[in-house]
Amino acid sequence: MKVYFSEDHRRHFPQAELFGGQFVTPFERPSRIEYVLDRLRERRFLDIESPGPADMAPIRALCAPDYLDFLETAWSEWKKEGFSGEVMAASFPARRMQMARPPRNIDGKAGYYALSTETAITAGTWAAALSSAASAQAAAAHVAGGARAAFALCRPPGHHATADMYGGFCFLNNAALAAEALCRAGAGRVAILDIDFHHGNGTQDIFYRRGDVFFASLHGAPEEAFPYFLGYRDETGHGAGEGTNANYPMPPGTGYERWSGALEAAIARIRAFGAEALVVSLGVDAYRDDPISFFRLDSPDFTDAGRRIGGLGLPTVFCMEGGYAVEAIGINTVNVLEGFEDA
Ligand code: SS9
Ligand code: ZN
Repeated sequence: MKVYFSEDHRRHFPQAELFGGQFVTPFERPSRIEYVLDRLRERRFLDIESPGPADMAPIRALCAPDYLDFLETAWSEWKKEGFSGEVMAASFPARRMQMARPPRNIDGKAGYYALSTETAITAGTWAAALSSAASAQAAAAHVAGGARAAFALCRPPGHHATADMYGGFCFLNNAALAAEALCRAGAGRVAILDIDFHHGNGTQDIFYRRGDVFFASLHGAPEEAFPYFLGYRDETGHGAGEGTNANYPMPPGTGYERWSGALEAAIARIRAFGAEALVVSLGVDAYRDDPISFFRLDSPDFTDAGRRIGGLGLPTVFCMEGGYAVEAIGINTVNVLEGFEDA
């Protein structure tokens, strides 16, 4: 299968992430991509292409204009304000405060557009986020053109980003852009399957009221896991989208037996929905040794998961999301793709 990937991801590399009350090197770092690329080459996925520039019209259609302006100018405004570090949100419109009015001050704006503090913005973040979106768009165009599947090796990831918020290491929702591109190319019904350890709150939010895009997510239960405030089983969609959202929250220590049961349930729902194309938010942080997650999948489990996803027989766009146990993320990611191709 064809792989799309841009070197521009390197332009996003914050020095610090606030984790457990300390500043640490961000878990979401450029070297993650090297592990995946190395493994792709080792397993003879050699058709690796870099995408052209991002197509801005679909990004503008999906996201709030003021949010895009913020992402583009946050770094320069931060510097203009005299701050010497990276853009980090620290004040949020919490309960009973004003939600509707973005402040003029950049420190206030960061909090207005952020959903969490761990995600810093640097000089190259906007360029990197656009290049990541471009990979998703190129992969979707390739599949819309008749290919069975394509892999967008996106970095930064996207599934936590909403139309107007960044966080959880995400800025632009790559999987949502891919799904929307498949719709625009003529697919009447598209499904998004999110197997990242974390709930895909951004993707859910973007399609929550739409009946033409089904979203299913397998993830750590919100009582225990980031993003904490979404991802419960009773979130089933709204209005035209009622019945087109399916969450499978699971507790700490969940292994493949339980996880694959949820995967089968999600696959059955996607089949029943009558999806004509599929987008997979491919995070591999459900792995047992992932440093920030609590599921127990082994590397061969990812091959089996890929096989089950391939069994749907749908044109499929894979978008890279999370996965932080550095070395193993290459093996686990490529295992999913190989399982899919074997199906
Ligand atoms: C809260 C923990 C934030 C974010 C993890 C995002 C994973 C994206 N301080 N952790 S796949
Ligand atoms: Zn994740």
